[in-house]
Amino acid sequence: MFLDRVKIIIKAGNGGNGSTSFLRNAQTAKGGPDGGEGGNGGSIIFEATDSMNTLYEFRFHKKFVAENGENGSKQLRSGKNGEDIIIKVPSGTVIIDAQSNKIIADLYQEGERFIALKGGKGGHGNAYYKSSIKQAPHFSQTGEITVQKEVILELKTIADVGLVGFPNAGKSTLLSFISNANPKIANYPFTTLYPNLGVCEVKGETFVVADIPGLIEGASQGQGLGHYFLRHVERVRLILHLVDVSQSDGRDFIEDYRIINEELKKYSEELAKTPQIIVLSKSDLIDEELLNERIERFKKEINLPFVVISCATYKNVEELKNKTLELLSKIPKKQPITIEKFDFDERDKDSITITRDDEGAFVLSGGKIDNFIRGVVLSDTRSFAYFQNRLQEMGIIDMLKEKGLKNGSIVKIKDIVFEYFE
Ligand SMILES: Nc1nc2c(ncn2[C@@H]2O[C@H](COP(=O)(O)OP(=O)(O)OP(=O)(O)O)[C@@H](O)[C@H]2O)c(=O)[nH]1
Ligand SMILES: [Mg+2]
Repeated sequence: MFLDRVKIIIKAGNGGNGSTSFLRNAQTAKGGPDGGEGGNGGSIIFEATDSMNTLYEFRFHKKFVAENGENGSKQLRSGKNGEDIIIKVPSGTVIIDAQSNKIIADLYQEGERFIALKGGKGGHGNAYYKSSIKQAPHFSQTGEITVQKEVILELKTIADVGLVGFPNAGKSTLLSFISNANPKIANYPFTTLYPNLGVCEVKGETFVVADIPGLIEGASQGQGLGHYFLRHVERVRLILHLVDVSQSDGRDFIEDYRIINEELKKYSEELAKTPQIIVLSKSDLIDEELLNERIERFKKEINLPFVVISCATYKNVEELKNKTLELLSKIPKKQPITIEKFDFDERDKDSITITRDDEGAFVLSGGKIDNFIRGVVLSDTRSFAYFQNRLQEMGIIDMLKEKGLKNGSIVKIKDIVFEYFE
C-alpha cells in the first residue's frame, strides 16, 4: 500500500518537577536544601531514510508522545531525562504545520534530522535557589509543560527522472525495461495506482526513475489519480513524456501530448519548465508508412526533438537510456525546498494578559505567567511572600492597578485565588 500524505500528532515530553527537600540524617538535624533538579522531557525528532518510500507506516500510528522528564528528588538526585522519539520518514518528506499550513522542514537526504519539538525543561530543585541571603528556600520549580501539535507529512518523492503520460502509454513497461523495478503492467488504464521507483544503470552510472500513474485531462482539477501524484514529479530533473504514437486507445497522439503538458502547467509553472524528452511509444503497433506519416506530422506541429521507441522490439530503448544519462549530467540536482524562517516550536515566554471574569475578578494568564507560576508553591507562607514580591517586581501589580485593582479585589492566576491588600 502507498500513502503519501498523513496528519499526525506530536508532543514533546514535559519537564520533571524540581524537588523541595532538606538534608536530614543522624549527623544533621536541620541540614541545607537538597532537592534535585527535574529531568528534561524527550524531544520529537524526524529523520529521513532511504529505506522507506511511503508513509504507510503512519496509517494506524498517528500519535507520538515523547517521555516526560522524571521529577528530582532528595539528596540532590536529578530526575532522568525523558527519551527522545525519533520518527523515521522517507527521504523527500516535507513536514507542514497543520495549523498555519507553513512548511517547517524538508527532510531531503538520508540521515538528515530535524528537531520538531524540544522536550520541556526540568524544574529547578530548592537546592538551586540557595544563596547567601536565602539559606533555606522552601520552594522548587515545576517542569515545563509542553503542548501537543499537529503536523502533516507529505512525501514528495526524490527521483532524477519522472515518467509521465496518458494511462496505458507504456510507462510501467518502459520502467521495467530500463530499471530494476517490477511494476504491474496491463492493457487497461490506471494499472499503476501509485508511483513506482526504479534504479536505472547506464555505463556504470545510476539514476532513479519514478513511474507516475496515468495523467488524464483535468488531472490538475482532481480528475483521475494523476494530479494527486504530481507532487512526486515536482522534484525530478527530467521528464520522459510518453506519447502512444500508435494511438491504440483511439485518441490523437498530438492532442495527448498537448493535454499532458497543459496538466503539468496547471499544476505548476515550475513543473512545466522541467526539461523533457518526448518519447513516442508503442511504435511497433503501426506499420512503417503510418509511423513515418505521424512522425512528419509531429515534426511539423510540435517541432521538438523526440525519440521513437518500442518495448516490444526493443527499438531505441538503449539509446533512450543513454540520452537520459547524457541530459541528466547537464541538469543540476533540485535543491530542498527553501523554507521561510518560522519557529514552529516557539514558546510564549513573554505575554501577560489580564481579563475580568463574571464575578469581576482579575484573571492573569499568558506565557510569562505560566513560567512564573512554575516556581510557586503556595502551601507555604514563605513562598507566598516571595510570590507577592515577584508580582510586584515584575510590574504585574502596577498593570493590575491600571485596570482598576484596589484593596479587596480578587486576583486569579491559574488555580491560585487571592484577595489583594496593599
Ligand atoms: N506492442 C506494444 N505494447 C506495449 C508497449 N509498451 C507497453 N505496451 C503495452 O501497453 C499496455 C499498457 O502498458 P503499461 O506499461 O501498463 O502502461 P502505463 O503507461 O504504465 O499505464 P498506466 O499504469 O495505466 O498509467 C500493456 O498491455 C503493455 O504490454 C510497446 O512498446 N509495444
Ligand atoms: Mg503503469
